[in-house]
Amino acid sequence: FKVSRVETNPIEGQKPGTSGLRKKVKVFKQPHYLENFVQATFNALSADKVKGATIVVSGDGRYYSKDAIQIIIKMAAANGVRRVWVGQNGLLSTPAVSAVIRERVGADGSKASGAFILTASHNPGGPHEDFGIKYNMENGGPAPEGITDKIYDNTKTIKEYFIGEDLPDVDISIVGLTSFGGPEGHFDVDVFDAADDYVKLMKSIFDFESIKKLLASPKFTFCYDALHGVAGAYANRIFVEELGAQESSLINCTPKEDFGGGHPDPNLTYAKELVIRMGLNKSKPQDNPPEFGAAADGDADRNMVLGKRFFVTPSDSVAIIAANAVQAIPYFSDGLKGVARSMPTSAALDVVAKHLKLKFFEVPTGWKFFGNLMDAGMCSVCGEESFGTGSDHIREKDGIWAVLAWLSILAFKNKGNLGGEKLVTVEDIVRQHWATFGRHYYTRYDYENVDAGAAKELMAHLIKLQSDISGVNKIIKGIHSDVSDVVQADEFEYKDPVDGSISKHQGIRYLFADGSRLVFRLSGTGSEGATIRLYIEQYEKESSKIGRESQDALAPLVEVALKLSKMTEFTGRSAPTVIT
Ligand code: VG1
Ligand code: CO
Repeated sequence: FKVSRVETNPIEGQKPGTSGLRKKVKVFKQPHYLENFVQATFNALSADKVKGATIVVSGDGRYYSKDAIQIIIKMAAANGVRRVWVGQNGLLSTPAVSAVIRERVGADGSKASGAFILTASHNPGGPHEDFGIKYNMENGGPAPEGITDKIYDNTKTIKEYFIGEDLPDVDISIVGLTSFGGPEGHFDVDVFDAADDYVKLMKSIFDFESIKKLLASPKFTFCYDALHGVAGAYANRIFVEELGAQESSLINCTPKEDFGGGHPDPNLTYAKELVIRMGLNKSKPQDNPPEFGAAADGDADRNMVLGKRFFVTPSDSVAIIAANAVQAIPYFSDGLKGVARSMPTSAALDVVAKHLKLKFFEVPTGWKFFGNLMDAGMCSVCGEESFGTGSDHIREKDGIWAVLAWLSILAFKNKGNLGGEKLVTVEDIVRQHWATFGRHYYTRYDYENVDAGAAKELMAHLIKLQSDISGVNKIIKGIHSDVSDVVQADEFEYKDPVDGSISKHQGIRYLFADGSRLVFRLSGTGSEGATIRLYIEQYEKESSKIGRESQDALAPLVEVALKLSKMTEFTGRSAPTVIT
């Protein structure tokens, strides 16, 4: 093939957000849009990560992925990449990409130096919905800010890109190698099974035999909802083929380009079918819901874990996994190196870390911040309130891993009890955890697609208030006299303990004397307008008070947050789009 040099001009707005560049499909389909971003990425990487290198290109299979994969293959060839690895049908979950970068060795001993992941994660897909692209590095994790900033700078000055225009499209539906001759020698496209590497990794982490026994117990019932995302491709292999779950326990497990028209976001609002099955929809009561249910997002890095008629908050989930990992999961049997959570995630993990005398870190939102800690051997288990949980087995959050972690804990707690009277349930495990460590009542209010100007004004208002804490306390007392005092108010700033880099403006915090917190952030993953996230947390140690309904317990703080921020005045919204 020949290398074509195409002249282009900078396109505005190609700044990667919390997790890559996400825009409407029609934006990505504009001439040069994808090409500019891909070339800007190649130009941001050191030459050895491109010339002669192996890169992975795949994603959650959303609409426009197949076209994008062919374009990226041709651009990779023209930029001197030696080979491109593609999951069959262009499918690889985000965690599987991370695993492939870290674990997969080609027939000739080659290893990947990075990956383009094509996903907009939990955002809907289809011709009128979102597409996305992000780059992951050699460690398997998202490009750090140093690189994403460089990519963005490059998009602002780009004049040309390179593409092998005369290369034919590669059939990515068939496993196998296609080889081309180019100006710098051979160029290969290797299509491989999307699940093999990931399944192998999971089997090296968990005790599949004990999980199999749990799933075989007639008392244990299981349900998994992939929301038509890429998780379906793995769920079948792992839960059904490897672990013996019934096929009927998988719902929406056929990956679809438009996620069946749904919103592939595993929470109580969007995972409707699962929520009904688990008996959590009060207007549709169920006779006998499964003991365990879980859902994933489009690219399968998120998870929602449910028990029978019981919701596990993601902040509790990571704390419970950390508390039980060493006994229940073989991979951690030598102990945990440390644990970490994102700033808005509740402090449930902090209490476990203290109790187990573990190193603990609080990082900004977004998985890229955990990677440095893991690479430095400082962190084993980490999580975010946004249904993200994971460990240092890869450098992304991992939805199926989290489910296997919970199944392992259930298997461990029920060892010798599988024939017994009553199983230890998800709810039992969570309540036991609260009784030991106290409970962090937690909720998140999302105001999606708010006017961007209004959102900025609201944030500016909250920052201005912070200069006068006694004034803030006066306002609060006027709203609810029994809410504790604010003792600190700031914008979260993070200094990476490994490389010393500083990330500013990572969320507005109001910290209360009793450990309660209000956090306000603007989302960095939306594709239109602004999304305001409000995180509300309250700690309760009293065992007599840990059994309340979360929304009741938090009602006074919620009222304080809404009035203090003048939410309705600024946004015109009387209620959030989603509550989790
Ligand atoms: C959101 C979540 C964040 C998560 C990110 C990517 O970001 O809050 O915790 O890491 O999505 O998740 P933001 O900036 O919109 O709040 V995924 O599964 O969409 O890659
Ligand atoms: Co995701």
